[in-house]
Amino acid sequence: MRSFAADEIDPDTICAELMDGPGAVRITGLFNADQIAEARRIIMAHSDRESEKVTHFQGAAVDDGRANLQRRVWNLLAKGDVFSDMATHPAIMDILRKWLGSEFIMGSIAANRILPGGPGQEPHIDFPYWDFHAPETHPMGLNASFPMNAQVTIALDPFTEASGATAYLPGSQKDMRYPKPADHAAFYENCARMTGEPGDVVVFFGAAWHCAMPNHADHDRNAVLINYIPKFVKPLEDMPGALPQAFLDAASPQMRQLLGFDYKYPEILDQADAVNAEGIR
Ligand SMILES: O=C(O)CCC(=O)C(=O)O
Repeated sequence: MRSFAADEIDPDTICAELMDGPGAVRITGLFNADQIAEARRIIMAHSDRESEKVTHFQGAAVDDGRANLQRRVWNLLAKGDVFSDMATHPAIMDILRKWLGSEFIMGSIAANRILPGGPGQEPHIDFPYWDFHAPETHPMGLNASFPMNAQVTIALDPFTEASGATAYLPGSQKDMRYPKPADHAAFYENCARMTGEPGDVVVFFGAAWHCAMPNHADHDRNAVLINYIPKFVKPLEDMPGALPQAFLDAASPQMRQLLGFDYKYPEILDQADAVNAEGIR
């Protein structure tokens, strides 16, 4: 995986890595130590209180009782301003304008905390592709010719092989299919790891096979996971529905875009002003 410092970011090069290269890039230097500490403190506090909120893609964990060592904190925008700053970071927005079109939105912003002993996940692909194990529920011919997803992982703890840094199979995004159980052995044999320091960011095409790995370290492994999608894809989290009205009223233009406020469909066109309605001019 190629690494880019904050002042070396070139959206064209990064998008080529996501589409035709390994499918992932690392970016360093976007967030400072105070932001990372603040995000980590909030996530630890919420996931201590809400330990029953386990994550998805548990793999073996549901069977062996260790599911609670892997915890999800949803709806992060409501839990601290630092998460809005992360989601709207100008460098990330710049890359995603190129990757998903200038009016992209956010599908979800959540945290994944894996406690020591946590078992990791099964290899998968991400929303909106994540139930593609039932391909008949998707349009025929769905392929990776254009992206309908970008994943941004912000490490809040050392992401090492021992602590369960995300594993991914370089190039697998080009296949656009859900990894079957029969693919798991080859996945684990050939995967690379999204290792990094706290504050490092990985941007990847969520069609690449990937998963959180078991945490064998003696510390928690926290990450902020942000899902971005084109404007026409229905988001995973109903963020406007879950956020306080005061947050929505104060939202910046960037945040309004991410929350989907700039995209007006579905609309009752019978009641729309036909002259101003886009698309029927
Ligand atoms: O936390 C990780 O390392 C990956 C999480 C992930 O892929 C997911 O929850 O969809």
